[in-house]
Amino acid sequence: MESDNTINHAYTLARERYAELGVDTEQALDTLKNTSVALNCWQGDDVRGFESRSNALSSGGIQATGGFPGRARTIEELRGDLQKAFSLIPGKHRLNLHAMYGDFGGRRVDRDAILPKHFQSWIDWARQQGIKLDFNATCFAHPRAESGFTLSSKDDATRDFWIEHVQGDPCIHNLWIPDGSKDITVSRAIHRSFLKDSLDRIFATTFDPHHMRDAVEGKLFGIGSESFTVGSYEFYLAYSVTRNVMLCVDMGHFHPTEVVGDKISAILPFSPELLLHVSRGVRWDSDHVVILNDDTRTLMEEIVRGGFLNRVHIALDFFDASINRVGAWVIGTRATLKSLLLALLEPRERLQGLENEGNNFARLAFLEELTTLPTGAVWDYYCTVMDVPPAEQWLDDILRYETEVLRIR
Ligand code: RNT
Ligand code: ZN
Repeated sequence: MESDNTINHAYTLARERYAELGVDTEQALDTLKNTSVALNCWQGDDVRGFESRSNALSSGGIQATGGFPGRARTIEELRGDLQKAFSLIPGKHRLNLHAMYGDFGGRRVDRDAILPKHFQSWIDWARQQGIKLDFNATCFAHPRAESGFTLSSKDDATRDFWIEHVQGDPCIHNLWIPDGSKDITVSRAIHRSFLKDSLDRIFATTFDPHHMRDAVEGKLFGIGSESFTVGSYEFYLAYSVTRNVMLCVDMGHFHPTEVVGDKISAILPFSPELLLHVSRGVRWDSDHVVILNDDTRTLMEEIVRGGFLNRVHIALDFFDASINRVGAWVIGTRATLKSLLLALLEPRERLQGLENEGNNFARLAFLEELTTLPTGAVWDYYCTVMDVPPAEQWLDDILRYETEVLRIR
């Protein structure tokens, strides 16, 4: 196992190597330390929540697959799992809650009756843990979503119900709705104009932006809504720019050949800020556990190169029920942070210099050489400084938690 000495030594060499390229590793680590990622609470229990009705995802076009033991069944179990995950992730991060994760005390509280008090115990817990909270309205896994339409439904009462749910939210939140249909739909225009009206009604109530900011999330398609998605990317891009509401871009919600990182510099000249759902699309699924791959690297490079780090909010969105769920959080968050670190360690000035000279051969050659720089040494050092296990040393901790906690649930 790598000792602290080896880690420090490797870091010293890495720091020198990066300095030769004009990169200050200390400055990169400082920026990394000041960047927080919002962990998605729904990875811990396969997107079920704590309402009294059994609401294993039956609608909504998203699906958690797998039967790994140890899913969190109560608020206490979910909090314990989150504490374990947070303890293995360097830095101070956030927790992203969904409305259906409220503390309803065993009572049946329908979505249009959820109040801030149902989140008081989360607020207390988060304060204790030093974690900030984000929020999402839950417009799926509910009988009133069975038709496939919520805010864009042709039924007035259904639209009113969901408007009440979204509006009643107590704090900062992102809004994704599942509305769409499986097959050829002829009233696309009607549904989209209902959605526009519902959103306008929701956002007519304004909040102090220091306390509350709204985001809207589009999507290409979902399971059971393959032919028509009311809230498509174009719909929300246009909505967000004209209404001054933040756009949420989920990496799993585009055609697989689209480069999501490229969207950052296309959106931010027109919007003050952007919410990201860092995810990994695999064929039909938009929510595999995030890993460090070309997509996450490109995303972070584009954020850092454009100087946009203080205008994007980084949140995670994945759920995998087939592996240790706590470990999945740690893999996804560490991968997100590592891809950010890689981008922060890029010798931007050198690259920009080559580009300005028009030396595109040297730009490509240099970019290629950068892929094998000693980023891992900087990452391991960062983990030890932040008091979390470096490299693969966190695995044993998760496996122990699996034996002692998850497998006896
Ligand atoms: C669904 C959206 C949405 C959800 C969560 C649970 O496709 O990505 O963000 O995953 O709100
Ligand atoms: Zn999402």
